[in-house]
Amino acid sequence: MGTTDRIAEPWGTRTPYGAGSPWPTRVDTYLAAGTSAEDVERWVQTASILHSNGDALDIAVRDGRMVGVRGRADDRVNRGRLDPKDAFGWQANASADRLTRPLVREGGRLVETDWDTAMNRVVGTTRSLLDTHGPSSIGFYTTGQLFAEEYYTLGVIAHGGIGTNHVDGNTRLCTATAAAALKESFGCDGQPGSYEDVDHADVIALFGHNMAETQVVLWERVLDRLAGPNPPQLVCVDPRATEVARAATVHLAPRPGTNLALMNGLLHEVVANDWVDRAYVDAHTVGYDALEKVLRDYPAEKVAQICDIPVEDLRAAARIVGRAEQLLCTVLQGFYQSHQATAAAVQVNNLVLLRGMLGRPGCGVLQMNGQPSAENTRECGADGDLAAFRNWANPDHIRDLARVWNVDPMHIPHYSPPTHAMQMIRYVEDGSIRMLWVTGTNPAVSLPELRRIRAVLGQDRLFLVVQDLFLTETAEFADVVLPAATWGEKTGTFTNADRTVHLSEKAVEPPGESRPDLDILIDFAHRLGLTDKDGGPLVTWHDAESAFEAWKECSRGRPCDYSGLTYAKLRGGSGIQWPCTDDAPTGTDRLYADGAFFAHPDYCEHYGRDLVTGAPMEPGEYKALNPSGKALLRGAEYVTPHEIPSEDFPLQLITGRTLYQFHTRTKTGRVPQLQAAAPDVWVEVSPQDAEMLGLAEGDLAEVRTPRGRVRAKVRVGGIRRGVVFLPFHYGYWDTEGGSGPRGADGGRAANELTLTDWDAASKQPIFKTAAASLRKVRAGDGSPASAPTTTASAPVTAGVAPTVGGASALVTERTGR
Ligand SMILES: Nc1nc2c(c(=O)[nH]1)N[C@H]1C(S)=C(S)[C@@H](COP(=O)(O)OP(=O)(O)OC[C@H]3O[C@@H](n4cnc5c(=O)[nH]c(N)nc54)[C@H](O)[C@@H]3O)O[C@H]1N2
Ligand SMILES: Nc1nc2c(c(=O)[nH]1)N[C@H]1C(S)=C(S)[C@@H](COP(=O)(O)OP(=O)(O)OC[C@H]3O[C@@H](n4cnc5c(=O)[nH]c(N)nc54)[C@H](O)[C@@H]3O)O[C@H]1N2
Ligand SMILES: [Mo]
Repeated sequence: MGTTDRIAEPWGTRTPYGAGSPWPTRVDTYLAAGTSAEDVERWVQTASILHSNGDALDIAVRDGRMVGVRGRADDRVNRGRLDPKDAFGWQANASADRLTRPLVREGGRLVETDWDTAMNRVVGTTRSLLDTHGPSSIGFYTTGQLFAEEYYTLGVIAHGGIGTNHVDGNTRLCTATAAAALKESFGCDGQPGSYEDVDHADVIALFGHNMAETQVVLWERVLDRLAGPNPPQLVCVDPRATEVARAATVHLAPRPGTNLALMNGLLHEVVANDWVDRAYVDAHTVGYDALEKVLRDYPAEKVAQICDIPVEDLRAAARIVGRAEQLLCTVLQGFYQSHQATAAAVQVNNLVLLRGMLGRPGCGVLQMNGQPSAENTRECGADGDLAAFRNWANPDHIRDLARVWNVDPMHIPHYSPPTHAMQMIRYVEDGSIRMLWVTGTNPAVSLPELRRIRAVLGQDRLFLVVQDLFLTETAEFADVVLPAATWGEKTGTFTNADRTVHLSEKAVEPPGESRPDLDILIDFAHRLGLTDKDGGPLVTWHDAESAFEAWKECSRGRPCDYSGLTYAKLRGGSGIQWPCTDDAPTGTDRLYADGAFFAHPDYCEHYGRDLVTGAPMEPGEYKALNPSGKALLRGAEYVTPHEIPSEDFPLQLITGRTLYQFHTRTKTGRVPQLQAAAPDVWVEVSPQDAEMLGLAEGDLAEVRTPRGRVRAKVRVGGIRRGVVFLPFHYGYWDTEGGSGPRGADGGRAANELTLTDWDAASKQPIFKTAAASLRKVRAGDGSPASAPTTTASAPVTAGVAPTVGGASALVTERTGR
């Protein structure tokens, strides 16, 4: 038993282990000052809500309040460990400025009201829009942070009740490319791999994934392998010197936006050196010849030039992945939010398929998720897919869904692909969507090109409903604000990036009159009088568990089959991986272990797209290409990004995260330990660019793109030359300053600068490839930028005080059992 300052040492103490051994337990506990374990009255089971890793934990409750958290030793995902955001983040629930009553706009101002008044406004507007403009005048923009039961209910209301095709999540900004890449390669969404593959792999390759900061506990698993006997080799593809890059055997730091070229180069080497598993490819895939033809054009020398990386490094990386015996690949936003996102992510699937690295321990691909329940948004049909991975272009699937919901098949919109979020914003802009209901997301900070977003959300003709915990930047534009209960205050299930389903139980009462999202949605359905085709209520469930039972039936027989799960089964022990059925009652570790895919034309979720243009394939084309439902090898040509550096904008801007903050900081910004570790925006600049521009650590600089400007203090760090990085966490809301535009120095939200552009196939916005300029505004006062020193933003300048947490950040660690 010991304690660690988990701001200073976010990954805690190492518990080394060797290939094939189980990952040792380390139970992390954090209790509020003045609370001891004996004071805790109840421990209430849940899992992490501030990322997609699904770390299982218990909430400590005393006198009806949360007083701490403890990792769950028995869980397959974390074996007791806590991410610093989870150790400290629960404190945000009790913030004094939580919304406690509904608000409505009166005479231009938001004023408090009762639930009846607020809901009747929402229902009244819905009904009058349905009468005058029809279902397509209503849109729903949800999140990756609610529970499965809530998404399923939302999907039923929107698709089965109102009949609008305009339903998407912020998962469009997050994991749309993961879903798209899985559909392109395997015919269906669904994570092939398992976290246990980390225990076996001899090579782990991370593509645009800063796992050290964004899946802290999964990275601890990797660090523990690296510290043990026969450690794996790591390959890292990232333009910044992340902790992952620092630990890697080979680090490739490509020019942003060139991922597809890089992947084609790696695959070219794999083919040229005959590292292909011919037997696997012949038995289980289609499309090899076409892929091989594309790859011919990407010899290492040419690719090294496009990506501006040393050719010997590219070859070294190819050798490592090409000769691996147990290869695990992970992919995240460095690919998904960058140029040619889906095409590049698909090449990682191709690498795994060409090498026959699927379905065995240590082998596989994790097309990662980001948000805690992004997986459920996709599965439950709240993100522009239909529930349980049904194919909107397959009439049999629509009929089947109509059977489950007892509605007329013609009532479920399937005349065109579901509308994606960026298109919904466009429809709001041009006035065809008149009502937008935003749940659990803060688009006024997280969508690209914020000046435009503010104009779109601020229109008089738009009726905007915002359902949140706080009066966010987005809520400021709302006509009705509905106060929601959150994690710890309501019950539900959610599924992490490796298909592990966890139950999250209610630990404490929500503040004031705030209500669980599920209750608000069911209330809406009843008030609106939504019925099935026999006139009975469309939504037949009344609480979380009955909603879960309904969702289970909807998922039965589909790839994400929950039918073998119950709340009782999820209580007490570890989370369980879907599919979980009568035949697989303890869940399923890896998909496709038997080389059978969900890709049969009658079963698949999608018929595929052209990866470069995004044009959908016809059902007949797909049937001809893949009649027996094998995995698909799909090649794509690299084309240059739309916005490339110019004389006026000579640099490339990328954006992303830091370990200590979550998104737009509505939670982590209200947590003292986390906020203090990364209190304000900074801009990362390479030593070469800093010297050229006369910039030093702590100087105030202005980053410009054609869309706007941001002022931030300079961190001279380990980023690639020619590239600048901004964290996107900082909107104009501030814990210190109150809401409203912040500071005289101009904007600080990274999305003032990003562009309205998206990947052709997944429609995910491109947050990581833009042209920018940088100039000095004024010299610093000697104090450094407020960027953490422990992470990718580590300074190269000597004398910057290290990031520490101190007495309030000590986490207890108990190793062994
Ligand atoms: N601490 C923390 N953890 C989180 C979150 C958080 O906000 N904070 N959010 C969660 C969510 S929703 C998500 S989606 C995940 C995201 O997790 P990640 O994808 O790991 O995080 P990002 O910082 O967005 O981007 C990862 C890396 O992409 C690199 N990159 C930028 N452009 C390119 C490029 O063109 N090519 C390549 N190869 N790399 C590039 C960046 O340098 C960055 O280090 O994190 C989850 N976990
Ligand atoms: N430039 C740039 N922009 C990005 C990214 C990037 O890397 N760079 N990343 C993108 C990605 S991957 C993501 S996921 C998005 C995230 O962007 P957002 O979704 O806008 O970010 P959050 O701050 O997580 O917003 C979630 C909101 O839900 C509220 N909330 C939390 N729990 C609940 C609940 O139980 N019920 C309700 N009703 N509300 C709740 C929170 O208070 C918060 O306001 O940002 C995207 N934008
Ligand atoms: Mo995300």
